[in-house]
Amino acid sequence: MELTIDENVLKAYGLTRKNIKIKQIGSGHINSTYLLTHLDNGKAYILQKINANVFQNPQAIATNIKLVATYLSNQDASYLFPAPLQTITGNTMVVLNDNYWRLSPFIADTVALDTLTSPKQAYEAAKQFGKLSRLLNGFDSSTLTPTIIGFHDLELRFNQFKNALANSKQTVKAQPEVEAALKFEHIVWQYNQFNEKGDLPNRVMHHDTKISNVLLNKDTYEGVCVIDLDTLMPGKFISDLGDMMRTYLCEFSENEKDLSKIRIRVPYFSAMIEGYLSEMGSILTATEKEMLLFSGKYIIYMQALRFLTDFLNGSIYYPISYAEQNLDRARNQFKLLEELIKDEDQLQQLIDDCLLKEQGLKSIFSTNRIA
Ligand code: ADP
Ligand code: GN1
Ligand code: MG
Repeated sequence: MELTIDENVLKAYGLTRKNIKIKQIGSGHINSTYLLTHLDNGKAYILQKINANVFQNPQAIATNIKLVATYLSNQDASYLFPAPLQTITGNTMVVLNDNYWRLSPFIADTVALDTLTSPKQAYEAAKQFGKLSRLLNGFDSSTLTPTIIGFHDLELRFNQFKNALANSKQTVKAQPEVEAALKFEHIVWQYNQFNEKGDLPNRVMHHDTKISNVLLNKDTYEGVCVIDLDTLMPGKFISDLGDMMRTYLCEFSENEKDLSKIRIRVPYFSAMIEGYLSEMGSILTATEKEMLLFSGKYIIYMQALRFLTDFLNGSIYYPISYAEQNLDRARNQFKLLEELIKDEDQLQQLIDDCLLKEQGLKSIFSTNRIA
């Protein structure tokens, strides 16, 4: 892996291969991520090669992050926002042979989890993403450039699925999943109905709040900061809360093939909602509050469609370790969606309770009573 990093990339940051240890890390699907450790002073960095097939305008990512970083530092000087470091000539990236590289500070004593093992972790992680949204509430999101056009446009994702279906040679294998995709099409139209109500504002959203994109303290699991800032761009609040539901509520990840293991953990749901609302409860509009549960359906359905579409297209977007992995991932996500809908009444009641509590009572989590 080490060989894929050109010495000139390191040089741009005043580093040299001789005194740097390089290790590839992370379970993300998109970028290539390396941990660099300076052998002389122990300083560590995260070096990433941006996936330029996915992000066709890497400069837009760097500009968005810079604008947001400046705003955040004025809002709260103590807020930890791991924006990329500058090269020795003052650039935010290194461009070499059509590859885009950036270096960020490594945040020590933290973990990025792929699945959660306690409701407290769900509370802490959701609070981190909620805090980012709260601090950016006054930021004019229209000053940011979308880094992937139509990224969370569910109607577009549905149409991409239908196109893939019309052109794929793999449809026979995917028949049950294709039927599930069509069965839940109403989620697309429900979204449009909410949107027509008019108080669903554009906000700066992270758009990739899966659990491996937030760092928690490795010992206490307190929230430290959010990472993976490539999709920080204008959007709707449902993108962030929805992806938290997708990745916090089930004990097993999107890669689990045994569907009997795909279930919603209700205490994690309560903790996640409470963590998120502790930051965003007083900011969300009435329509947004009505959409809290819907956000999970919206994102889980969209992710199921995206995995299924990619399978039908021959797995050209999400890396796979075996041929039908994206079909299995789609199946996993449709099961998760079914489970969320099955528990809908109970979960909505928990949201209502939490909204009421949020208006008056102090959070029980602030007294650390969650194991
Ligand atoms: P991808 O887009 O491929 O998901 P990420 O930016 O999420 O890339 O990084 C992949 C992994 O690298 C993270 O899940 C985390 O384990 C680690 N990581 C990324 N940035 C940092 C950082 N600043 N400090 C510590 N670990 C990091
Ligand atoms: C990708 O980069 P990563 O692995 O954090 C994807 C997300 C999906 C997720 C599914 C830019 O996120 O949208 O929800 O995989 N990111 C992009 O695991 O497509
Ligand atoms: Mg990531």
